[in-house]
Parts: sequence; C-alpha cells; structure tokens
Amino acid sequence: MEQADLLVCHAAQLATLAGHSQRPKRGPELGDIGIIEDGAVAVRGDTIIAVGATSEVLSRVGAGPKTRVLEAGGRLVLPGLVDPHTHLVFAGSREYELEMKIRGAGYLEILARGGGILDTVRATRAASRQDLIRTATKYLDQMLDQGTTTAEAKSGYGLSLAEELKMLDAARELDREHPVDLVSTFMGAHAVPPEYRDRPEQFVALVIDEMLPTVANRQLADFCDVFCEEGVFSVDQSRRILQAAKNLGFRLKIHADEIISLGGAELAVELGATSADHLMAVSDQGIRRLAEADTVAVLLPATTFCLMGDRYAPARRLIAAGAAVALASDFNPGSCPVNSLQIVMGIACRQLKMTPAEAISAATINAAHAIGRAGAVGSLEVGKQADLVIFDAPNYQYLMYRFGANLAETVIKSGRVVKGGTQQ
Ligand code: IZC
Ligand code: ZN
Repeated sequence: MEQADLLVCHAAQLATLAGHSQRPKRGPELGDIGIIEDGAVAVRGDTIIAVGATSEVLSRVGAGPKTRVLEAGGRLVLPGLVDPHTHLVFAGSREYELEMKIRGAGYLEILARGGGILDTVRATRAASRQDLIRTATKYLDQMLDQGTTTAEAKSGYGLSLAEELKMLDAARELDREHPVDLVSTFMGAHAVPPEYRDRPEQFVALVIDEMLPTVANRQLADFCDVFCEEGVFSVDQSRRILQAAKNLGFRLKIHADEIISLGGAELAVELGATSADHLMAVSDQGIRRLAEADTVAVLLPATTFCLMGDRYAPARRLIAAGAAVALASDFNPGSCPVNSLQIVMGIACRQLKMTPAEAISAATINAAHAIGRAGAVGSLEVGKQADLVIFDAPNYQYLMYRFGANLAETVIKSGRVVKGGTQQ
C-alpha cells in the first residue's frame, strides 16, 4: 500500500471540482463542485495520490509514523484558489485616487491627466528589481495567507524594453522564491508612456518590433495582454499587437470591454485568446461569441466595486449563454487594491448574482483554464499538484456568507503546509 506523506481527513465538506481538467465548466456545470462529505486527500511529495471519503482513502493509502495527519473535522476543504488576473509587480500606491473617485473623477479621466497607471509607471521605473521583489513578496504573502496558491502576474508599468524586462525578471524570481506559483504575462501595451504621448503608433511599433521578440527570446512570459480601451489602445492596435504576439508563440489575454464597449470580447474570440477579461460593457454579440468559444470570460467584480461602478459584468447572462466564466482579483495599485479571492467571491455572489458553488468553480478550475494550468491545478484529483486549503467553514455557502473575514486556516502548496497545520 502506498504511504502518504500528508493526509487531510474528516473534512465536513471536500469540494473536488473534478472532471474538468480538459475543458472549463460552463452553464449548470459551474454549480456542481463535487462535494464529498467526510472527505480526505492523501498526498505524496507534491502530488495528490488519493481523494474521496475518509474511510475509502484510508483503505487505499497507508498512514505510517512519518505521515503528517491534519484533522479537518467540521471544516471545508477546497483546491488552492487560482487568481488568473493580477498586476502584482509594481512600486508605490495610489490611495489619493480614492478621494478623487469619491468626488466623481473617472478612471480614464485620471489616466488622461497623466495619473493612474502612469503614476505607477513613474514609481516602478524609479524602483530597483530588488525593490519590486520585496514589495510583491509582501502582497504574495497576503494572497497565500488567504488561500491563493497560483496567480497570474502582468508586466506593464515599465513601458520601455529595459523596464518591462526588469518587471518580468522580478516576476520570474518571485515564481522561483515564493510558494505561490506565478504565470507571467507581458503587458507592454498597458498604457502609452509620456514620451510617446504624441506618437502612440510609434509606441505600438516598439511593442511589436522590439519588446515582443525580446520577451519571447528570453522566455519571460507565457501570455501577452493588451489594455483595449477608449483612449488607451484601439481594437485595431490591440489586434496588431496580439497577432504579432501569437505569431511569436504567446498565448493571449485581453482587457476587454471594461469601461466602454469596443468589441474586445469579439476580438478575443477572433484571435483565439485564452481569456477575455473584465467584460463589464460586453455587447450581446460578444456574449454569444464567448459562449461558442474556448476563450474564458474572466470577471473582476472587486474592480467594479472599487471603481464605484454601477455596471457589473453580466455574469448571469454569460453563464446562461454557455460561456466559461472565471473570477480574478485584478490586484493592482489603482482600480483594485484587493488581493483576496475570498472577497472577490463574496462580491461575485452579491453583485454578479453567482451562487457560492459557481463562484468556487470560477476561482479554481475555470481560473486555472484561464491561465493554461488546468492540467496541474484547480481541482483535487489524483496526479494533480497538492494545492489545497482548509477553511474554517462548516460548508461552502458559509465561506461566501462570512464576506470580509479570512477563513483560510491551513494552506498546503505542492504538498507543503505553508500556513497553519495545527489540527492534529
Ligand atoms: O494600475 O490602474 N485597469 N489597468 C487596467 C489597470 C486597471 C491597473 C492600474
Ligand atoms: Zn487588469
């Protein structure tokens, strides 16, 4: 009998999210999270070797004197949460924007005045790679503490070749050093930097001709993303950048239809993007296209909340149409300083009207699909990476109900207990 190194047992509820490693969940599938009562997970090394009812797992896997046993009685066990959209690496902060927004200033208005993203670009350019790593480590520690075990991280506050490389190098080192696994996205087309203000087409050319090939050569990012938005990058510019990225082997993401309905969702589907993100202003046609495509619709309701918007992404219509919906934090210094997926799921339930089960599917297996990692993470299945969280919640509905509290009690990343682990 195979011996387990780690055994989590007697969970009141264990949600496996199993059966969707090949294709993301859509429609009613989102509501079924594969609950096992009195559930257990057995781990050897960094891999899951058994999942099921505790009695069943104990009959298949040996627990010797060296096996660490965590009793999860009365608690909820989920796969480690996956955050598929963050702007993790940056310097500085923009708390002053809060009062500007309270007084009625819009996000794009602040950016047009040279603030917003461009303020973070100034701070990030002035920071060393080591400064960026130190700051991001603090944010990653907070994320892990709240149950996030895999995250995407975008560049896009450098906006010159050297500065973008500095950000991507920092992300690579963070991926190596920190328990949270990072998937890197190159986002040189996040904003037009001040030195190109009067010649944005030349900046697009710089992204296409210099930045993309260098980032590809150095294998510094899996994905390429563009902020396709009025006053930022047009649909035509976004298409050219993303097509060039695709030709170099990048997988694609788009900041699509966040504030103005430009057709970003349609562009994402046209280019075969892995995800279309935001979608607060997605058109009916965009919803239909997403429903027919493999492109994952990544919704970021904490951003709408922080922007004090009155229009949330149409999650119910997307789910009803058959789109594969995921959730992410959008953690960044401006539009969304929230890095807790527990909070994001809580907002998704209340404002997107997603059910607790749908929110969990969206922040685990579907989120893993949105970053191309569903083969390794996002569900509790034999052979997958042993990333799991024990929540101080008697059932999965309770996790959403206790909005604002951090209920992640024990976090296990690649088979290693990285938080808690005191339940004997
Ligand atoms: O720093 O404002 N929306 N990019 C697009 C952001 C928000 C990040 C920021
Ligand atoms: Zn974003």
